[in-house]
Amino acid sequence: MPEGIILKGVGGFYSVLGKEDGSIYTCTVRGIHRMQGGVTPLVGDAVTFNILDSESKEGHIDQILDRKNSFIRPPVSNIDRLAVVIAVKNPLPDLMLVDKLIITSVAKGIEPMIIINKVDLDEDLQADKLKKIYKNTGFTILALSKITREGYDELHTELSGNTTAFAGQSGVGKSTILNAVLDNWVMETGEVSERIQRGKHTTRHVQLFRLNTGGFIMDTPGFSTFSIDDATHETLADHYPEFQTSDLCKFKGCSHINEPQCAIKNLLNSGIIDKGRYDRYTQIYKELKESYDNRYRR
Ligand SMILES: Nc1nc2c(ncn2[C@@H]2O[C@H](COP(=O)(O)OP(=O)(O)OP(=O)(O)O)[C@@H](O)[C@H]2O)c(=O)[nH]1
Ligand SMILES: [Mg+2]
Ligand SMILES: [Zn+2]
Repeated sequence: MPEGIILKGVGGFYSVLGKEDGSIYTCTVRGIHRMQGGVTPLVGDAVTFNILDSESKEGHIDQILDRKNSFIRPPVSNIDRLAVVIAVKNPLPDLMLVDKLIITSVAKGIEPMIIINKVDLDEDLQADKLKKIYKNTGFTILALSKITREGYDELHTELSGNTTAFAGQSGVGKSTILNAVLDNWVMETGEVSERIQRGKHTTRHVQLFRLNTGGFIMDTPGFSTFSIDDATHETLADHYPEFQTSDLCKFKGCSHINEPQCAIKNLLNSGIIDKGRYDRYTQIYKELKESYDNRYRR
């Protein structure tokens, strides 16, 4: 049976890129819910499918193959990198959302990268401030502008050979970035001739595109609310690379908030941990603890 990858799914129809012939098949999934315990197919899923009509390229998804990983938000699977996109302004960066996306990514063993977009609009060294906040995470941070083209060559190098999902607030420029990348490094064959909607269009569906240099990129709809499912208050600090130290906190199970002789507080005081990152950590800690404490309530 042929194998393929789901490029997009709209209204119960899935576009599946056939592995063998490189054609795109429009597939339905009738029955799969019963077969695989109600698993909903995600963009990025590797599947086996039946070809129902090889002329009109219609098919039927048979099975979703084991996922390397999956996200609820954005709803994607099998990614290698998560590109967390923010803009210097229009809209102003929501760093709480950035931190939550990073935590989730790290928890899934996926290396995030941070993209600071619209640097052509930067008037008060906002990009430098943002870079500084995340510097000690060690993650790749790219500053990008579609106007000046700054950062695009570096971005392309980062994308090649990987499957990268772009995530972040609405309006930060995810679709614009993907369009720019596809314009330069577009597949020759049909699948990416279909363009992402431009300009003022808000993306409504997740879509996967193939790069001619190897790898895929995923456009996703913007969002602003996000809840962490992959970490508990107890494991939260493990998902902050710059919090890692061989020093020990005095108290076992230290929350790094109110306890004395805390190794993380020392990192904060010595400037290794950014104050805003730490403050958001305490807020997320409290949110996670609260939902843990209320786990048996409705
Ligand atoms: N000045 C400037 N504007 C940009 C840049 N990149 C994107 N924009 C503009 O920002 C607006 C939003 O861009 P989109 O690409 O639609 O944003 P998005 O993140 O895909 O938004 P959603 O699909 O709603 O999640 C558009 O008007 C773009 O032209 C940039 O580098 N500089
Ligand atoms: Mg978009
Ligand atoms: Zn501590």
